[in-house]
Amino acid sequence: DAGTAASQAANPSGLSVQTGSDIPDHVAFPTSARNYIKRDVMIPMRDGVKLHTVIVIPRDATNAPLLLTRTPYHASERLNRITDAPDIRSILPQGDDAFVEAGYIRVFQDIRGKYGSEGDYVMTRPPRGPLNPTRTDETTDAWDTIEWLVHNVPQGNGRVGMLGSSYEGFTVVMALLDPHPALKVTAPESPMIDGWMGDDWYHYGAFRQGSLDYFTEQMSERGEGHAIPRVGQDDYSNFLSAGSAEQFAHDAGLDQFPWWQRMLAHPDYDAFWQQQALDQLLARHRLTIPTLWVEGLWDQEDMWGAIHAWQSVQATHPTVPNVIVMGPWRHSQVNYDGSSLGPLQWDGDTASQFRHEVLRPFFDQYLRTNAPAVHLPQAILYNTGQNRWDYIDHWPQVCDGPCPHPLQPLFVQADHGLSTHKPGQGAQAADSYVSDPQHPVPFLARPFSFATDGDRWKTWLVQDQRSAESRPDVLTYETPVLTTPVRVSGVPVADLYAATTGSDADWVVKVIDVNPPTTADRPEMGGYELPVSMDIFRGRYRHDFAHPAAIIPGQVERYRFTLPVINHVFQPGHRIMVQIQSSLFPLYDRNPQKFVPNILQACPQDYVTATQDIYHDPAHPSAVWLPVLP
Ligand code: PG9
Repeated sequence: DAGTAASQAANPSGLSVQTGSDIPDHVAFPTSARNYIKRDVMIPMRDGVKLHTVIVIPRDATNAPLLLTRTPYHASERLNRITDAPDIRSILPQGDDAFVEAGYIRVFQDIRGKYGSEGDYVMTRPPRGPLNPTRTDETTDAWDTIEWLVHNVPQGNGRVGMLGSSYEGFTVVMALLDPHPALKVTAPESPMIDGWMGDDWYHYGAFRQGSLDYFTEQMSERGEGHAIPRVGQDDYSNFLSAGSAEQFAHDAGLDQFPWWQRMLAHPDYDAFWQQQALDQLLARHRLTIPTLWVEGLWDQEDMWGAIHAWQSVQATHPTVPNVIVMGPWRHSQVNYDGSSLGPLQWDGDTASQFRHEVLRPFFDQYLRTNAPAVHLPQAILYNTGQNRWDYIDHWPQVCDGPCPHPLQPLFVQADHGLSTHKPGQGAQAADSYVSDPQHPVPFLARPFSFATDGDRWKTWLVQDQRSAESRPDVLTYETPVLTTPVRVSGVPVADLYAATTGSDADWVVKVIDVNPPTTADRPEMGGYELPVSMDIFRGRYRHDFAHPAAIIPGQVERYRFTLPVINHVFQPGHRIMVQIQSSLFPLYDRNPQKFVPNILQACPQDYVTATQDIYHDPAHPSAVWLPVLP
């Protein structure tokens, strides 16, 4: 009552008084309700450096296979989907579902120098050799880790599989170069294979400016760094006002990072890049491990890696089980829900289908005794026109090289048409546009920020291209409305004959599926211009990626480059469209259009307006060559 409360207030000895901290020195919660055991260990490497590793073991596991991912992205966080949940499935990532259901032991490790691991961090640390004079690399660290795991996890069966996406895919591929005998199977998912040719940092020599945020996130802290602080939400104006990529980076303090200094020193595809290109390294090693290469058909980060590594292994190690899987996914979507991508909807959760019907059976086969053998074809590709998986025993059937069928050209025509017939002699031999570096073509509608617009970044490759079509500095060509389906499967080739008034130029080529103007079931998709394959090519590298050469103004030159894989059907009622332009900004840094030694360091006066001519006469038949199945 009121009287008692008043007497307690007057008499503090009736209260409990805390003089120390309310936070105990050590807190441990009961774990008996959990259906798993969690171990947190430091695993010693051959040079004494210890790597932080977390191991999740199903409580009743015996003789279970181990699944290892080596990550620069915080191993402990991977067990925190729902923090401390009693059920193993709730703590592990969505992408682990198929393995959790089958009782695998899951292992995540912080790579050297990141988060809880000791040692020095080196960006995509190159293999031991000229670029890495130390005793260790991601190959030895994987080897030493597996050696420890097979001797120190008694619930394991002595067999290990590795998988992981992107940077984690890179660490999987590094393990393949000298695999521990207990490593039996791998799945590199969108692995970074060649950072210059077509993965994260460059595409055919054009620099991807969003990388600069990644550099500060990764290298300003051992833990999680932050993106570059910027003025406002529009990176179009942020990068434009900075001038060159280097100026933007300088203003953001990136000069401090040794990795950025190395990038500035190697703008061309010189030995620095060639000696760490993993598809080339795979070709020179003795490979033994069955591998499932995985990537997205609209993989906005590592579009080059998996397919080129798979091709390299096919060519050099024809007896090693080697499968390419491409789903209708953005980067790393294989580990999430794969029911849709932007406005595109698929037949069910394609990522879960892959994990359950392909990935786990493949791993089981090599990691469990008595698991049924699965026969996988060379290629498992989602057919994005007919909405189903294609299992293809021999792929591709159509290609530029030794395939049963040749690519089929779609020549650009004077009337902005596309046709399988070479252009005839016409009044007009070329179409022109003016490429102005002060007004580059936005790759996504403004405003866009690499730092904060993650969702738009993830789906940019499926964005409707009508906004580009309406620009005067984008050329558009299209077929008549199709009356029969056109089935394509393979690697398209862009083949431009072009002249510029500048002495350097970028060429962007997009292959687009144009929807009919009216689509009754989904009205919002009427007329949608869906890019199915596109890339950028830096003209200075037309003869030699290692040695850039100025373009002679006004001279017609040929620019021929492969585009990303398609496995698609252009349906009757649709059209095939090709767009050509000279910038995709701010994703790619601007080509100044005047030849300079290093575009990263171009000066304001180097950026000049140029007139670009795309030729379509009999001697210069610009085309896109498509892998049309007969
Ligand atoms: N695309 C990212 C990356 C890979 C390799 C190097 C740097 C960045 C990633 O998602 O990990």
